[in-house]
Amino acid sequence: MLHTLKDLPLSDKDIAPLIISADKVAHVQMNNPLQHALLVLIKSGYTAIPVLDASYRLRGLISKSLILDAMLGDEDFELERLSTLTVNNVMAKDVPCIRPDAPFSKALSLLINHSFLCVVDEEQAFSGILTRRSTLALISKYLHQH
Ligand code: 2BA
Repeated sequence: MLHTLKDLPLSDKDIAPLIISADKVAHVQMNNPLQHALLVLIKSGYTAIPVLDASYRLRGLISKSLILDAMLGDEDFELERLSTLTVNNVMAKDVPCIRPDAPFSKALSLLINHSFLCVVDEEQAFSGILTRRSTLALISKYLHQH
């Protein structure tokens, strides 16, 4: 019987095998108009996606709710803001991140409050994301096997 997370043999394992690689992650660039970001969010079906710069460094997160907030004027939604504002004007800059060699236990703690973590190195070079789904799937698999 497991008593603490430390007893879980997964706890010290690294997260590398769970990472969804950057080429499979929907993302936008900072200078994209909001309209483009909204299209990518709607077409991909995701609530929030990473914002990268031209050198594939992580710069922020953009979400459907941030875009809706930015479109809200004093009384009405102002649709023209979709073309006048860029992702850079609206994105959240405080992004939950993790290093590719971080232990599973660290990822698990962060995923309590965030549905995904961006995987970056010391220079913010983006290598992919770690999702709540893949992390929970691994724990579930482990618990069913033991
Ligand atoms: P959400 O978009 O809010 O998605 C919540 C959960 O809904 C996802 O959890 C997944 O289980 C399901 N889901 C949503 N859209 C999906 C789709 N197009 N295909 C398959 N399943 C879908 P997680 O998989 O744990 O993902 C957590 C969060 O990570 C997502 O939150 C999204 O913000 C981000 N994400 C996941 N995969 C992504 C990708 N390939 N590109 C960009 N962002 C991604």
